[in-house]
Amino acid sequence: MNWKKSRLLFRQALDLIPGGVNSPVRAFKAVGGNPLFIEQAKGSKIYDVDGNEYIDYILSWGPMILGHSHPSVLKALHSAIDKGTSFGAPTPLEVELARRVIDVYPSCEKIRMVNSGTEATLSAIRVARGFTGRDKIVKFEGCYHGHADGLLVKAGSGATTFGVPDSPGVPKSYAKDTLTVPFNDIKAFKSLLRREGKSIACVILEPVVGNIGCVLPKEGFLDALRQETRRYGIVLIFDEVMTGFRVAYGGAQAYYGIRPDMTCLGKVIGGGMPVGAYGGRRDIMSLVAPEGPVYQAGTLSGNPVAMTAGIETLKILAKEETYKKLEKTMRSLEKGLRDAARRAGVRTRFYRAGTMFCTYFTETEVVDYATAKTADTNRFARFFTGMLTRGINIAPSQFEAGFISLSHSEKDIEKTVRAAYEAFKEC
Ligand code: KE4
Repeated sequence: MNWKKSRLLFRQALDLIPGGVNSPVRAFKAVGGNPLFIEQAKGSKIYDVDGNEYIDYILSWGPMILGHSHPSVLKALHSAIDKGTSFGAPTPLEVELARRVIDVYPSCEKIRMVNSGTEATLSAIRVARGFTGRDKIVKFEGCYHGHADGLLVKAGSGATTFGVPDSPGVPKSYAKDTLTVPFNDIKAFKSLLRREGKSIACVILEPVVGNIGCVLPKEGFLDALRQETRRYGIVLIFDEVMTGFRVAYGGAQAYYGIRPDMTCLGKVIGGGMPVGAYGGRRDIMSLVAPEGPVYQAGTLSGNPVAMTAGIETLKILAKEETYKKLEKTMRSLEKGLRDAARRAGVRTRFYRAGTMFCTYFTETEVVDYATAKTADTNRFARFFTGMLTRGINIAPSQFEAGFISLSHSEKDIEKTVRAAYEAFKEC
């Protein structure tokens, strides 16, 4: 493949933008080589500046569930833009998007639009702290909730669960209020709550952990979190920025039948434009300014262009046949990838929840961060390159989820499976 223009652009970008990218994972650091600079995308395909075509399984890290440049979304955006792009005042569109989300996520009795998943989670945590008057929060190792200081925290050394900063620049004082436990470890969770329960404002988690690949909750894990948090008056926050409308139309909370106190959303609800949202029980959300005293604001929050992309996307997701088609495509890809690895003689672990998935290069069952880290990242890097050179664009990290869209055809799946068989053999 010719990547001349991408290489030149990357050299220019490195001089102007930290790491040459506006978000770290895009830099290909985990897999080596030069990131692709993209010219355009349509349906299931993405095209780089050198004119190479790829079947896309990144889909902008989840949002493009309809496929890229969906005709109805683009048509609605063109007419929205002609009316102006941002007014800094309420519009009918944000009422419509709020209604559409609340109708599908009963855990959100009220919802506030923001501009990213990071804003959604940091705001939800602030509201939970305001609601409970408590400072500590609990997260799970490996879960990523955006880059707010208090969330860039990893498990403390040894048995202690007190967090330590996971990035320079995060004050120790922030990290000490963030407690971490291993995902799926309900015993550790219960003993933490026995010790600290009364000082914990909220527990936040990805109900399916997309930020370590695709790690599913064990039978009874989410239910135990629900029971235990209720017992201690702790706000249970489902970060469904990735899983929302992706694991199922109603997200992981519908799929697993658990009702959190608050939910964070993003990605799909923006249809490719910058949108995040947080919502929850009326008694909690009534604390949010200007209704209540907990402050949160945003110049472009709920802007009409982003709302339009979200509304058009949700209109199509609301159609009965949509998730039947997504499930059919996902089943076909899952079967193909599992067979390809087996035929190539490569031992992998494949997991999926709805239409997000991950192939781990390990024989260990992946149930949390520690077991995900047993994956052979060098073999993954070779697999990644084998797929890319065959025109298949997968996430440039073993610890990211893959996604399909409504636009992925049976032909796309067949081409992907053939490429995977060759790439598995090579690595
Ligand atoms: P943003 O601030 O990137 O919109 O959302 C943060 C976020 C919050 N919660 C979950 C569960 C998320 O997956 C994310 C963002 N996901 C990453 C993918 N691993 C976005 C890609 C990137 O960081 O470039």
